[in-house]
Amino acid sequence: MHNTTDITRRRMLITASGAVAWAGLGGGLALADSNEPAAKSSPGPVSNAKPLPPYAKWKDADSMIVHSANTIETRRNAFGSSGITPLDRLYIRNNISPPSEDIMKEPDAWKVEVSGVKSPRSFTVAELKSLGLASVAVVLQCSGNGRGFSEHKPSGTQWTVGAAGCVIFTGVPVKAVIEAAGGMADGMTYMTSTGGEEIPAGLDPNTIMVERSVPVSGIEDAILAWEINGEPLPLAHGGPLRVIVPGYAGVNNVKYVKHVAFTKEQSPAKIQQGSYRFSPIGVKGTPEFDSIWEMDPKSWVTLPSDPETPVKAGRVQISGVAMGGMSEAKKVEVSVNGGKDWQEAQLTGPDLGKYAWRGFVLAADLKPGKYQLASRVTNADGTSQPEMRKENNRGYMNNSWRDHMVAIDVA
Ligand SMILES: Nc1nc2c(c(=O)[nH]1)N[C@H]1C(S)=C(S)[C@@H](COP(=O)(O)O)O[C@H]1N2
Ligand SMILES: [Mo]
Repeated sequence: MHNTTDITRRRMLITASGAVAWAGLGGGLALADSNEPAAKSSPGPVSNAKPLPPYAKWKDADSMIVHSANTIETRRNAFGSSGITPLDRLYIRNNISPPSEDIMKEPDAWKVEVSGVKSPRSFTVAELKSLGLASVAVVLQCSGNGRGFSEHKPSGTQWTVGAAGCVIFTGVPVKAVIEAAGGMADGMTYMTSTGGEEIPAGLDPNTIMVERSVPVSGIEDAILAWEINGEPLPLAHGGPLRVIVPGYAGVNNVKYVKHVAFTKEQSPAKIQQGSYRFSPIGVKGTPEFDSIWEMDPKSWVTLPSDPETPVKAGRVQISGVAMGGMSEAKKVEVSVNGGKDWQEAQLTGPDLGKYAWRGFVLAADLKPGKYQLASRVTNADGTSQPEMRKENNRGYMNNSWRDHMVAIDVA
């Protein structure tokens, strides 16, 4: 839904950051007469308009953008450079209000029901802890991350880059749980997990409950997790117990999970049937459209990224994060002139496996001027981050490198 104000604002943005000079691959390059949208800057280090909600008070307020009590993102410059996102800076996304903190009083006593197996039963977290142990580094990313860059203004939180983080979850392999329950029942094709939120009386649970199905082909590396980055999983991130389906978008990682069912059909819940579907712009989501499951390769520059603070001319370390989606991030290229020329960046930090992200860095000699920093990752399967987003009604899974550029001033 364009209106004149929006278009005017975009034009002004282009003019403001239009003149691009680049020392490195030669020559000053002007983007001023280009029709391509300029990099959108992420919010600067301003004070939060909204305070952190009580259940998330322990987050580092200066690192977060609070959209609402249930939608809190990490600032572009606050991911850190170690490859792992500190817990107090990890984004939060709740579709409905989280359960009471009371469920964290005795986390080992939390029960999860397991059905669609040969011997359906429930397990306490304490029992799960005796079945097996696995740690996996994953990119946890909301499928709406990057929605804020969509031109058609999809409904939902206007996330920029910060509805994502790379964290290490520890728990029990789902396969070990299936085995302890006698094996999966015949003919099951989905793992359907139900969140532990309380459903207000009188409401049809299907309209509100967080219940997600993923194909059983996707659960090879899935775990039921009780620990994150070496700490007990807090309520805000799904404690006492959470489903982690590595490589799959955020919504499939059901928090405070109370039921894991192996099913023949996908959940009848609205969040499965209607939401999180790749429907064309203007078309409501329905089961005929693909569900939001596997993530795509994606990267973005994190530093420097503050449009308010000019960067000192000279050698600048341009760094960021790069994920491969379902295979590891293999190569990252960086551009300082809005994607006209690219140079290969160096991968930094530890290789934490295919589901994690890698840091990257490119040293560039920058003369005073305006620059548009872009990055583009290619994964081990040979899939590269695209220039343009795959348009869809709700603005899901935006991994366009052009949308994720950042404009900086060098002085
Ligand atoms: N039970 C439950 N699980 C949930 C959600 C929720 O609202 N309830 N939100 C999902 C969505 S949309 C995302 S992006 C991630 C967010 O995880 P985080 O809050 O730990 O960052 O959790 C997913 N799992
Ligand atoms: Mo999400």
